[in-house]
Amino acid sequence: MEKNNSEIGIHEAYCKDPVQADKDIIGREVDPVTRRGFFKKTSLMAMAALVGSNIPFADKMPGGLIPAALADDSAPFSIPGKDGLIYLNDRPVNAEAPPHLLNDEFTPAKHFFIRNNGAPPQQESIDLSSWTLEITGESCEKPMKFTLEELKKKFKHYTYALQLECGGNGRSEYNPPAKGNQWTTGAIGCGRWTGVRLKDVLKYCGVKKDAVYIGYYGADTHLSGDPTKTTISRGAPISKAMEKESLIAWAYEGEDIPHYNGYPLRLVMGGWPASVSGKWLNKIVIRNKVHDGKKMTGQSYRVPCNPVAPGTKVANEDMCVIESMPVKSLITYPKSGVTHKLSKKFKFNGKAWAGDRKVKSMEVSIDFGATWIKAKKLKKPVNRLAWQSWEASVKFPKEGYYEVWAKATDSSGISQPTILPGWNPRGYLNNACHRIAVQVV
Ligand SMILES: Nc1nc2c(c(=O)[nH]1)N[C@H]1C(S)=C(S)[C@@H](COP(=O)(O)O)O[C@H]1N2
Ligand SMILES: [Mo]
Repeated sequence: MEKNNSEIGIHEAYCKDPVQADKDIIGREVDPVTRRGFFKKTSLMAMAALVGSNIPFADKMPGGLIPAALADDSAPFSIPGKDGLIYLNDRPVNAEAPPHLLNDEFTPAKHFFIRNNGAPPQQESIDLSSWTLEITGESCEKPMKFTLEELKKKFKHYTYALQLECGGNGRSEYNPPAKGNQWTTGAIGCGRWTGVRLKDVLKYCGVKKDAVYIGYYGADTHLSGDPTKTTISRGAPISKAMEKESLIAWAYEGEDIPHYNGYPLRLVMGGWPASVSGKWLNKIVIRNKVHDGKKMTGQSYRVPCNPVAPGTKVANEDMCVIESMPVKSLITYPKSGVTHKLSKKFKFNGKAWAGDRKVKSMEVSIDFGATWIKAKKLKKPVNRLAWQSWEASVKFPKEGYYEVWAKATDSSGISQPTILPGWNPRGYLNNACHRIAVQVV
C-alpha cells in the first residue's frame, strides 16, 4: 500500500503488517514483532513504546514473549459504530466502504466513509451547550455567534438526502500514481442530513454585495499538535452556498452525526467534493474573494485547467478548483467474484450520481464495453443531489469468466469513461466504470 509516511499510525506500524515494522511512530528503531514473539529481546524503551507505557517487571519477561497488549491480533483497528469499513489509515483516520455495503438506498451511518485530515476534537471535550458557530468574514454585515440551541430555534429545519464523495475517490487507479489516500471506490455515501439552510443563516447575518465565497473552519486539530495550524479550511462560491440543499447539519439518518463524520455540526454541500463539507463546524467566513484557507490553494483539490499528459508537473496557476463532481456509478449487489448459474438471469443493482446534475440513463456491459444494454430500472433521486438506485439483468451466452460493467450518463449527455478519465497530478475525479467479476457455470 502506497502512503505518505507521516500518515502511518501506530496501529498500522504494528498490527497490520507487523513483520515489516521497524520504527515506532516517532521514528525510533524497534525490533519487529511477529505472531510468535519478538525476534530478539527488544530494548526496554522500544517495548514500552509498543505497549504505550512503562513495564515495571520487564526484566522478568521471557525473551520472545508478546506482551498481551499486542497479542490480540484478531482485533484489527476499527472505530466503534463503523462496521465493515476498510481502513486506509488510522492517523488521520481514513476508511472507505466496500461496494456491497453501499447497497441501501440511504447509507447507514455505520457504513459512511471517513476522511480526516487531522485529529477530530476529543469526543468527551464536546459540550453541546457551549458549542458555537460563528458567522463572520469581510463580506458579512453583522458577524454573529450561535449556540446549537439558537441555530435550531431561529431557523427552519430541512432534511435532504445528499451524496458526499471525496474528490480523491478512485485515486488508486491512476498511473503514474498520485500521493494521498489510495481510495478505491468507497469514499462515497448518501443519506438524509437534517439541519438548517446555510443560506438562511448567512442572510440573517447579512451578505454584503461583494461576497463571492464562503469558507469553513472546524474544531479538529493538526496532527502535529500545533494549535496554530489548521488542518483544512475549504469553501464554495456563494451561489453554491445559497442553494436550498446546502445545509448546516446536526443529524444524519435521524441520529446525531457520528463523531468521525463531524459531530455535533457540519456543512453538507451535496454533489461537490466532500472536502467542502466542513466537519466539527465552528466558523463560517463570508469572503469577498475566493476563500484562501488551507487546501484551497496550490495543488489541493485542484485539477489542471487544461488536460495534461500523465506525469506532467502542473504549475499552481494552471490548476483549477474542483466544483461539481462528475457522473459515476457503483454495482452494489452482488459482490465481485460471485458464481452464477448459466441457466438463470443475472440480476444486479447499484447506485449512480452526477454531482450537481441528475443521472439520465444507466447501461451495463458483459463484454468489456463492446456492447451496452440499458438498465431496466433507474429511479429518480429522492431530491436534488441524492444518488439514484438502478437495477439491471443480463443473460450470459455461455459458461466462463465475465466482467459486468456499469456506466451512467448524466442529464447533459456526459458518460463515465470505461477505463480512466484524464490523469491529474493529485489523482482526483476518477469516475471510471465500476466492474465486478462473475464466474458463470
Ligand atoms: N473539519 C474538517 N472537515 C472536513 C475534513 C477534515 O479533515 N476536517 N475532511 C474533508 C474531506 S477531504 C472529506 S472527503 C469529507 C469527508 O467526510 P466524512 O469523513 O464524513 O466522510 O470531509 C471534509 N470535511
Ligand atoms: Mo476528501
